[in-house]
Amino acid sequence: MNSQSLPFVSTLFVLQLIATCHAQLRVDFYRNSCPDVESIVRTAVEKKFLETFVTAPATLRLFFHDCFVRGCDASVILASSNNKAEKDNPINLSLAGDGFDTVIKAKATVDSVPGCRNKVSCADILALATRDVIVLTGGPSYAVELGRLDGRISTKASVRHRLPHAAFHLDQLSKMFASNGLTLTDLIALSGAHTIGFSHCNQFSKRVYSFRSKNGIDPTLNLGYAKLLREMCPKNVDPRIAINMDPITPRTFDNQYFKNLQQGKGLFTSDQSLFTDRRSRNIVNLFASNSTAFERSFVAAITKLGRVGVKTGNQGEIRRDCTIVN
Ligand code: HEM
Ligand SMILES: *[C@@H]1O[C@H](CO)[C@@H](O)[C@H](O)[C@H]1NC(C)=O
Ligand SMILES: CC(=O)N[C@H]1CO[C@H](CO)[C@@H](O)[C@@H]1O
Repeated sequence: MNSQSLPFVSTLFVLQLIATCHAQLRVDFYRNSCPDVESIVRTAVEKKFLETFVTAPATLRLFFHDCFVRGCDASVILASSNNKAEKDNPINLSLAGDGFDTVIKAKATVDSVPGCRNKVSCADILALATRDVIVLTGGPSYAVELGRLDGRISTKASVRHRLPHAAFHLDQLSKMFASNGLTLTDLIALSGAHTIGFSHCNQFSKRVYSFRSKNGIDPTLNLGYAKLLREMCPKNVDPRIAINMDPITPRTFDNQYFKNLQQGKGLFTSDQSLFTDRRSRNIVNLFASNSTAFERSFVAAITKLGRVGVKTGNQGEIRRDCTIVN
């Protein structure tokens, strides 16, 4: 290792410490206070999922946004009277209400069990519900670490520069994930979450209409797919229209996302750049060819994601109502 790379390595190391050491999470955290919390949450999430499929992608994405902004502390769920909370940031326009609703309903179910009332944090319920929707859509199951407290602060401003944009390239993505203690492999595995769910047309319309190229289409995009995207998203499309992010198996949590990237069928620049960039292509190829490798890396990565900025002790509370601080 040369001396130039040292500062970089040590910064990463410190970030890793911040991301992991604060967490005093345990799988059996509620063993005494609410021993059946896992099955109680699962029952509520299954019920909601049967009502609408959107429950799954909406909850999964909500967890990601919660963890990247002020840590996994359910701050994203806090409402404000003056529209200045995290959820009021424009980037949230797309956070489907069903994710919020899933947590609120699961919390109500937990609180309806006498011994569990006000014992389980909203942040933990979101973490459990996230695992449950991954399983419900065919993804891997895993043990969820618990013991997060709910935060008391949620501001629109704190979202700035903390969430990735669809137009980001690998360097911007890696930097943002590294600042949360997540590696390149974690970034690639977690991006596999785009194997389910929807996107609004404006997130990628530049890639199919106004790219700086002869035909206006991003050359890293599969031409046939680009034409299909134009059909589904005509120029003056209703901004509420959303399309499947995985055109092949949109409702299954599988490794199809990575096979799509190999064919130029990554919907966002951030997706496709994982294959275009030679630094990440090998891992995309691995995940495309070996679903076990993808699932293992995804579980490791989402477990790390769940440790980001976790609040303990007097840094937080167990919210009675997930949308309001106590
Ligand atoms: C790598 C950087 C990422 C970028 C740039 C990104 C960006 C986006 C965008 C633009 C959308 C569409 C929003 C819309 O128009 O409705 C979306 C949807 C989604 N994202 Fe990501 N995302 C990233 C990583 C992640 C991660 C790490 C997860 C979870 C582990 C995730 C889960 C989802 C899900 C499940 C949806 C579908 C939401 C729904 O159908 O309601 N994303 N993402
Ligand atoms: C797929 O990945 C798993 C987990 O890393 C590994 O144990 C297995 O040998 C791989 N399978 C193939 C066919 O390479
Ligand atoms: C689900 C939710 O609360 N979404 C909000 C995201 O932000 C917009 C404003 O930018 C609100 O209108 C949405 O209600």
